[in-house]
Amino acid sequence: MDHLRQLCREILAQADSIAVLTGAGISAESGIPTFRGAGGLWRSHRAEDLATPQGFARDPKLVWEWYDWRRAFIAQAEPNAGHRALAALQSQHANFTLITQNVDGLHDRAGSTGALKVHGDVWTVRCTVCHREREDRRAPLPELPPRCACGGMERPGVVWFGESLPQDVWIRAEQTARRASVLLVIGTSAVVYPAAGLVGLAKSAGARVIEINLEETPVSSIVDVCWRGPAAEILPRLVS
Ligand code: BV8
Ligand code: ZN
Repeated sequence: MDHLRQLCREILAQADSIAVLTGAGISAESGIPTFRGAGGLWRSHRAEDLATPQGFARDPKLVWEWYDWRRAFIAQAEPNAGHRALAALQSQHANFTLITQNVDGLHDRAGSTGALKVHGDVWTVRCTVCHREREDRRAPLPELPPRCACGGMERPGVVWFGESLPQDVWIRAEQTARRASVLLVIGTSAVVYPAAGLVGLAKSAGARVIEINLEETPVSSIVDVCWRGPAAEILPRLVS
């Protein structure tokens, strides 16, 4: 473990620009079930079936019950040492960008700033009629589905399967990956695209890539360093 710590610290110390890509695994130690782990089920529904425009069109109330449950769950969770270590890393490096697939907002609560949320934010709601977006942190929500001032039904401000990512955020994420001299890939199964494609993009643009995960993933074969273990244990060793 110590040689990996030394190696990664040297790579980070020499880095002109650092990019980080996180997935549900970094929130696992805050008690939030990952997407594809055992916790990926809710009332025997698969996340992949609920997190779709079709699922929402079919039963907006059921999908909102799932999000309301997740929002309440997330509201009582705390950022863990992994989230906090990334906020510390950001304070140590002028050229640092965090890209996250997570919608739980724990990076913000840990002190990270300017995170690129490529899959949106569970605390944002968007009107399906006038498309107005607003932040609503009430958990539970008083009424499901919530209603916009225009009377329209609101949806969670997240990106569902089959939906394109927010254009401006995605363009900045690609730019960040292309320009990174080091990319940390933390707690993602690297199966969801286009986000997972950022790893290959950074690698082909010359970045050194470090993967921190409990298990092997489809990108493990192209990264420079594979550090197997829990993010909340490894990350603080990288920044202290
Ligand atoms: C798009 C927000 C096209 C919602 C999410 C067939 C039909 C339709 C689409 C597709 C298809 N085939 C492929 C696609 C594309 C699809 C896709 O990639 N599907 C996959 C499943 C095959 N992608 C999309 O649909 C994307 N949009 O392609 O649009 C398009 C283009 C142009 C114009 C119009 C349309 C949109 C994808 C976004 C979906 N939304 N979330 C919500 O959260 O409610 S994705 C969801 O998965 C979460 O955001 C999550 O972050 C993300 C990825 O999962 P991970 O974060 O990696 O989490 P996971 O549980 O998988 O893994 C956890 C990892 O952590 C594991 O590796 C584990 O070992 C590790 N771990 C666990 N504990 C720890 C740990 N590591 C370290 N420490 C620990 N303690
Ligand atoms: Zn509206």
